[in-house]
Amino acid sequence: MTTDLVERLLAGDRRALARLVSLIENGAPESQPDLARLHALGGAAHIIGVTGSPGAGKSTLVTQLTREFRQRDQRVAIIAVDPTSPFTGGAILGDRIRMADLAGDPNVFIRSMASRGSVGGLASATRDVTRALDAAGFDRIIIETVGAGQAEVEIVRAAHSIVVVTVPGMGDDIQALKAGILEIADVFCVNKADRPGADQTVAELRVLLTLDTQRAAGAWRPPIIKTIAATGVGVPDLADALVKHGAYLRETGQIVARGERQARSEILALLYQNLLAQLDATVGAEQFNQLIAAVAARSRDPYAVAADLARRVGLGLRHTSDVP
Ligand SMILES: Nc1nc2c(ncn2[C@@H]2O[C@H](COP(=O)(O)OP(=O)(O)O)[C@@H](O)[C@H]2O)c(=O)[nH]1
Ligand SMILES: [Mg+2]
Repeated sequence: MTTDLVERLLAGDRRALARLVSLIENGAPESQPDLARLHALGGAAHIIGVTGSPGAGKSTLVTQLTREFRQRDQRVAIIAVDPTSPFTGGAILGDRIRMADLAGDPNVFIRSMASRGSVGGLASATRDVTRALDAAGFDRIIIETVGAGQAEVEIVRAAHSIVVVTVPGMGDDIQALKAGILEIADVFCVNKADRPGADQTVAELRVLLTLDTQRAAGAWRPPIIKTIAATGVGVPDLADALVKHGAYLRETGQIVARGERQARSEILALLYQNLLAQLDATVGAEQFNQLIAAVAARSRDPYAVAADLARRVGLGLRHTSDVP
């Protein structure tokens, strides 16, 4: 049992936290009762998602943001899900030196998540690690992910406040933003403002935002913050914008709606995972593939096959820990 790990985590034991996070990350089934407990204990943390193209300066920005929140006496956890620039491995020497003060700070926890296993697995592992950090009492949990695929969007959607990082002179980036990330942004950050064209990028974003008719009147208008993450310029403004957005969510009750949206998608994902596991255990891949072939060849119909499978799988859902 790992239950004493939870006790130690709640008492502020960092090694217990690190151990539990590793268990969760590896999908160890014995961590599930702990996760259930951690779920009941969490809910106070402000979860911040930071997304954008590789090289936009997300890791540098997250490092500076962490430093800024530390100056405000807050406990900060970082989860880096961006495999293109791991927090510890890929950073250039200067970055590593700049992070040294954070690495030694007992009120900062940094973890890189490897993108092993399935796409959905990464999203659920990130969610569960966030759950542990929340229960452990971190005030801000910052999740960095490259804004590329479905999984990343799913990961960042789990955050309360989403920062979309862009850099000057990336017209293509703006096109990509139009295609999906725009509507999930709560705060825009134009990083590398030391480069030419920052003001033009800000202007372009502003135009995009006025074109965005999805947002209801009186709704949150995402601020556009210029930063130079490399030196820290603009980072206090970014922190202020995030604090303001967190307060907005609480004051308008939208934090409840977000929590419910999150709970809904998590329950459905767990149901689906369980169903697939049971299908595998009771029917098996080979027979399932035969049924698929039969439906495709029109010798059977999908309705009858689905009804038949539903009957055989049964509705008695198993706990993850029961699934072999
Ligand atoms: N000129 C400039 N370079 C920056 C700035 N912020 C980050 N960088 C550099 O951009 C590169 C990519 O940064 P990184 O934080 O790893 O980007 P990520 O891939 O988005 O996490 C690094 O060499 C950083 O030092 C900035 O504000 N200005
Ligand atoms: Mg990075």
